Amino acid sequence: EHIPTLSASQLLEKMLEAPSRRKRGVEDEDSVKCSYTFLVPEKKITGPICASSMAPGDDKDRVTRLDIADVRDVLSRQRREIEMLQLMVDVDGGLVNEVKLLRKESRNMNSRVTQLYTQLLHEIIRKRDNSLDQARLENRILNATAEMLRLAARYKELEMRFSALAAVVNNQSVLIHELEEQCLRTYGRHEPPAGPPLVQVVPENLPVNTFTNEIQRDHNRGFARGSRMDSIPTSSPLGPFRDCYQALQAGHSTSGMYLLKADGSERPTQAWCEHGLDNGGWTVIQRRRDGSVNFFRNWEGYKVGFGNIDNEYWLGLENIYNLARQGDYRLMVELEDWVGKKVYAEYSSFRLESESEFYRLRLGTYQGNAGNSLISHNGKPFTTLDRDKDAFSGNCAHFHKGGWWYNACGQTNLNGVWYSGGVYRSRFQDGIFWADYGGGFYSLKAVRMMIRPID
Ligand SMILES: [Ca+2]
Repeated sequence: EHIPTLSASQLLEKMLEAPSRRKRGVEDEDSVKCSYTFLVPEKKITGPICASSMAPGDDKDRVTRLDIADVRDVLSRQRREIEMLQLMVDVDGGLVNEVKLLRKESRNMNSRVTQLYTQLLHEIIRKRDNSLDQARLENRILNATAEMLRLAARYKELEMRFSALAAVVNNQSVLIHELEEQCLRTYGRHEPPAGPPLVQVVPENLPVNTFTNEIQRDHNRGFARGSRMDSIPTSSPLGPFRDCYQALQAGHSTSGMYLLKADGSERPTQAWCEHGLDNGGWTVIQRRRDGSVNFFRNWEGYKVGFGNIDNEYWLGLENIYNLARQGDYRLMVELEDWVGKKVYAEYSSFRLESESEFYRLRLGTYQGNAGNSLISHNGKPFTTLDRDKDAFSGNCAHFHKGGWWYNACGQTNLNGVWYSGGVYRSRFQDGIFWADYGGGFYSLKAVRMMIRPID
């Protein structure tokens, strides 16, 4: 038997033809003698193809290599599918896990959100409480401010009423005294006089706006410092000069302590020279400014002087007498009230008589803006607590608490008690007063008496 050599394509053609041939073979069973088995190698067939020579009937139940290959093919396909399914199962499992994780995470997120919401709620409540507190506090501040303003207004009102009352007191003191005298006259009692007549002059305007009173300061305090009148100077002030005018002419134009020795005086004394006022050359004979020195003293004290040259002092009647008889002198009285306003009373001439005439005061004509209160003391002798030379039945120095050229008793006393604040309350007019400037119950803050030769 000859088996023809065929190419792969030819073989395929024959395979496709095979069913029809087989059909023919069924129709004509006897005419078909042989069957064909084709092997289709995957590779290109180069050599001869062998075919079995056995009868087709015997071969029916035989498993051919082709079948095995088919089965293998199917198996491998199924295996691949299984692998793929396995892969899909694996992937699905991962997804399930992932979904589980996500669910868990979502639950966590939910609880976290709830927590945050609660927190936020608390925060909002707290903020609202805070703002309520703040509003309450603001309200209280506003109330306090309003109360403060109300009190300030009330205080102002009271101050005004007090100042009005103080002015009334000043007037009424005079009136009461008059009535007291009238009573005494009416009922004819002959008791010791209650006090000197009070000053009648009540100025139209009080020079202050404060009306507080203070007790006079400790009188001995002033002696603890400063230079004493009688002590020999240790800081060697310039001098001695006849007076401050001579010191100025010698070229010393700075205000301060100088050593003076008037013609006819036995020994030099210290004094304050004022060179800053009205061309300078003024010898200060009396100065008050803080109540640090006690002016309620006896004759001897007023004769020799007392106090501190750089503060409050009285130069001494004997010194003043000796200074003023060296030539023609004029007097300047400087007054300062409690609002710092200064006024002046100037007298064209000034001198004292000797001790045997009790240092009688001799004044010229007045000019200035303080009023001529001192003129009522012109020609009067000096009176102290222990030497009564005044025109009053009692001792004016006792009622006015200082030595002065009293009349009975007069319109001014610059050697009285230094009261703080201006208007003072006292039975007698014992402050540092100048009736034409402030009245008898207004105590001046600072005063100075100064002399200078007439140009
Ligand atoms: Ca008398």
